[in-house]
Amino acid sequence: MAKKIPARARRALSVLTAGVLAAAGVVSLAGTAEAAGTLGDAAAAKGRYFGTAVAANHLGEAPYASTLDAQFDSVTPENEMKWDAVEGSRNSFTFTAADQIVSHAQSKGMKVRGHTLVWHSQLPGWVGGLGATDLRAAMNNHITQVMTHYKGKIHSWDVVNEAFQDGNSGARRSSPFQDKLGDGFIEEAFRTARTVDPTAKLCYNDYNTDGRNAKSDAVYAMAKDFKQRGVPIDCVGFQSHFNSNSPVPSDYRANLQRFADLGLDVQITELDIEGSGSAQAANYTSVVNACLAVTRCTGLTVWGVTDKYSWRSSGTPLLFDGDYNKKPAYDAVLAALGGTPDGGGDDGGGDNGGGNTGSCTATYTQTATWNGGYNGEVTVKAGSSGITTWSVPVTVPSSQQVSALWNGAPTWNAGNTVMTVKPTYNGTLAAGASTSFGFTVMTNGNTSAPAVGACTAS
Ligand code: G2I
Repeated sequence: MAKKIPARARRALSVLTAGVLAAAGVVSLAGTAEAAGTLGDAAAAKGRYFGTAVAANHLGEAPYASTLDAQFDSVTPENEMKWDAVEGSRNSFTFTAADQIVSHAQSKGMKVRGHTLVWHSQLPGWVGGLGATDLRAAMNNHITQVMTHYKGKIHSWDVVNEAFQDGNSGARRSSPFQDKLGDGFIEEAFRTARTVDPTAKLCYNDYNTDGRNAKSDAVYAMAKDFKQRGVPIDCVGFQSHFNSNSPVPSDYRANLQRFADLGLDVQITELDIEGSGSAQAANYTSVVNACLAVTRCTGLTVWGVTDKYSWRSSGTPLLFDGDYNKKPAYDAVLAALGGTPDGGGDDGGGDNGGGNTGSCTATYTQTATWNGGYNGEVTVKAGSSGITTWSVPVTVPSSQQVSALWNGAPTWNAGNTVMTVKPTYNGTLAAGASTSFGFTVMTNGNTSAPAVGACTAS
């Protein structure tokens, strides 16, 4: 019905519309809202949550917070709820950093996973110095105080973390708790936890338990025993830190299922997979599919928002790169969750490969400046091969606002400050050829230049 508007006229219209909006002080660009589908929304449509580990000290970084807020519906404090962070001295509790994360999450309608109450690591020295009687009291006091502080605010708690050894023994790991209190410390921790916050799911969490092996068999035997004896356990967390030495196991889904069959929820709690491109994307797809195939797999958490802050940053294991660009792994996860990848088309990050790769560069120039604003231009140049499309991330300081953009289509990742620009009519470039897109920015007092990330081509 609607008359097709020629591309040239559409471009002119887009500039005009943006210009009018900018003149009127309206900063949102018509027709360029964020594409439908976020990780949290897509997972929710499947009855799951999709979370991330969060570090309090990054919440003030605008693209970090905006990516977090836009994409995730559950958070796990990465370090802030650990024993050394909240009870560095006996019975003296500090919740400042953890509270910051919980408040942020609550203000954005996100759920919170609690991590972790009893763990051999990040344990202050004074705990290891206690005798058995004191240690038992200190452990139960720690659980009680921390869970009371967050009562009703935590959907799942990692009550005990990493209590089993690696390797083939299936034995318990040496720790002050294991060594002084014996095998019963885990049961005692769960019983104490249940009395404090009966609404929270109580989880046992571990790594290298993702497939069937001696360690996961030992956790399974413990969980089965707990269920049979009425020890209050609700879920098992599978950390799922993967790389080439520890790949996604072929029996991942089956292993999750056997725990679920005990009448437990299972959760993917610290997911990260080293790698890049379509191979990394395919691995993420298999993890999401495994969770979706297990009815009692209630949610997934990736262990960080951006590669640059990952505990394994050199392995680029997360869904957003260091400039907060969505990686092929992001698109793959969203697609596996049944969501709609941004841009409405194949951006080369699909899990089916696609094959055509090329390279390009992006170069920024400020072309005009005035009191209150500036124009910027990014030249996109194809490398030694021709390309059919390109993508360039642009982030302006959080106080600035992009008010117009031409010769490119932005997808907004945060307000009008973080965008990924893709071609409108100018995607196809012969080897060595270039095109450019431009934008107008209102400085709002901050005249710093935008950050223009690496160009991605296909
Ligand atoms: O190691 C990866 C994870 C394995 N499962 C349990 C998780 O709790 C654990 O998370 C990591 C954090 O991602 C790291 O951020 O735990 C590490 C400590 O075991 C955390 O690293 C520590 C550094 O070692 C400290 O030097 C630093 O002060 O982070 C601390 C806070 O930034």
